Amino acid sequence: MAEKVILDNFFENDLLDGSSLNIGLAVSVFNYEITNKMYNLAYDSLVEHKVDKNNIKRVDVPGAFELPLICKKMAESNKYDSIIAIGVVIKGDTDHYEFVANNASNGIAKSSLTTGIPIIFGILTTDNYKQATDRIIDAKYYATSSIIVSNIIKKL
Ligand code: INI
Repeated sequence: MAEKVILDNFFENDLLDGSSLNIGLAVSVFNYEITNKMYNLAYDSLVEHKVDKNNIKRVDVPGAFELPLICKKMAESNKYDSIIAIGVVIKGDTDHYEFVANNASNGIAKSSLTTGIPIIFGILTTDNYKQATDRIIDAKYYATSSIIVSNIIKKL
């Protein structure tokens, strides 16, 4: 497995401080065993970066295909500094992998750009289940990214 980037080593403390932030997480229940572990890791990482537990909101959705719309609605609520979309799309599971994965990635980019609220792309797209489980740890990177990007925007 490739070495993971520890974002904390690249950014100043003020950008890593989540104490003033509200973070939303939209979690796909498809491949729940993996996505729930990703949520837990992301949650712990947010709390480690001082995000108040009361300022973390989880919304479950059926699958990755639904993530862009729900993230857009969450962004439009103006309740969140950023949102993390968590999902797992596994190639072996479906012929329409491409549709689900492409809609999720294009849709999330579009939702983020149209609302101006950062939506972190926390969707694993892999060839098989093992590759996805190996990448559960990436959820920490997604959580830290949400804090950094939220704080960058506050400082612009
Ligand atoms: N949803 C996922 O999140 N991951 C998948 O791998 C997946 N597969 O394999 O089909 C998947 N499908 C469901 C999809 O996201 C929607 O929930 C469904 O099509 C209803 O809109």
